[in-house]
Amino acid sequence: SDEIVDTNRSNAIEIPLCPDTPPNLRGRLQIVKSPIPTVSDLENRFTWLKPGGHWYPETCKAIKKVAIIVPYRYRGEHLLLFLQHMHPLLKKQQLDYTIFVVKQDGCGTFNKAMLMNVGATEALKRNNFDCFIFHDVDLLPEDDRILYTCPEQPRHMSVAVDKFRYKPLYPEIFGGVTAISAKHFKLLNGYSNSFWGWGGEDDDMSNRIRFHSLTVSRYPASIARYTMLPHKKNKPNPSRYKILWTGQKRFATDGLNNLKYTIKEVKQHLLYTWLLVELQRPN
Ligand code: BGN
Repeated sequence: SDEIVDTNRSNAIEIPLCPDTPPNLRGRLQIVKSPIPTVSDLENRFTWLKPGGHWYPETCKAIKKVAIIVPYRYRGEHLLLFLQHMHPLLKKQQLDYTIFVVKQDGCGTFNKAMLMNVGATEALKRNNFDCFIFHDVDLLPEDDRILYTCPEQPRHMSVAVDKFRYKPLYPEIFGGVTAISAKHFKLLNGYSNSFWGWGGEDDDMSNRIRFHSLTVSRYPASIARYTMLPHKKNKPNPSRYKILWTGQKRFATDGLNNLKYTIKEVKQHLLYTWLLVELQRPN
C-alpha cells in the first residue's frame, strides 16, 4: 500500500485511525497468579513502555486518551500481577493509555472514591484524557474483547467475577472496574468523598449516573469475565447505608468540587505513574 507510517507523532498525519475493534483479539486470556514477578522482570519485558506506564500505537492513530486509575494501598503483589496482565492487553487493544497508581498515604481509613477523584483530577492536569477506567487492583480481565475504552454511556466492566460465580450480584452494581468519559465524570461531579472504609461508594456512583439520566452499558457476562485475586475481607463501613440513602442531596457538593488532598510524591516509573496522596476530610 502507499500508506506512510510516520513514527514521529508530532507530524504523524498520514497514519490511519485505529479501527474501533482492534485486530488480533483472540477472546479468553490466560490468568497468571504465580509466580509474582518483580519490578525488574516487568521492566525488562515491557521495554516498549514510555515513562509513567504510558504507550500509544505507532501504526495507527488512537484518537482517545485513556487513563487507567488504580486506587491503591498495601497490595504490592496484586499490583505486580495487575501490571503484568494489563500492559500487554492494553497494547494489544491499540490504546493510547497511561496507568496511574494512586496510593493513600498513612494508615488512616481507606477512601477509595477519593483516590479515584484524585487520580482523575491529577491525570487531567497532565494530559487531556478523554476516558477514565477506574480499576480495582485485584481484578484481572479474562477476555481481550473487554475493550478498555469509554463508550457513549458509562460502562460497568467487571460484570462477571469468578468469586461471585460469574454472575452480577445485583442489577445496579457499579463496582470493581468502570469506564466513564472525562466529560461525564465532570458532569457527575466524580465520586462522593464521604465513604470512608469499605462499601457504598460505587452504589452512590450508580445513583449519580441515574440521577443525571445517564445509563450504564455492559458487555455480556459471557465476555466481561474477571478473576479476583485472593485477599482478606475489608472492614465494611458501618455508616455506608445512611450515607448512601442520603447521597442525592450531596451530589452537587460532594465530589470533584470539594476534594481536598496533598500530593506527597509523584513518580514516573516505567510501569506506572505513581501518586502518593494525603487525603483531607472535606469541610
Ligand atoms: C455491595 C456494596 C458495594 C460492593 C458490592 C460488591 C454497600 C452499600 C450498602 C448497600 N455496597 O453490598 O460497595 O461493591 O457489595 O462487593 O455495602
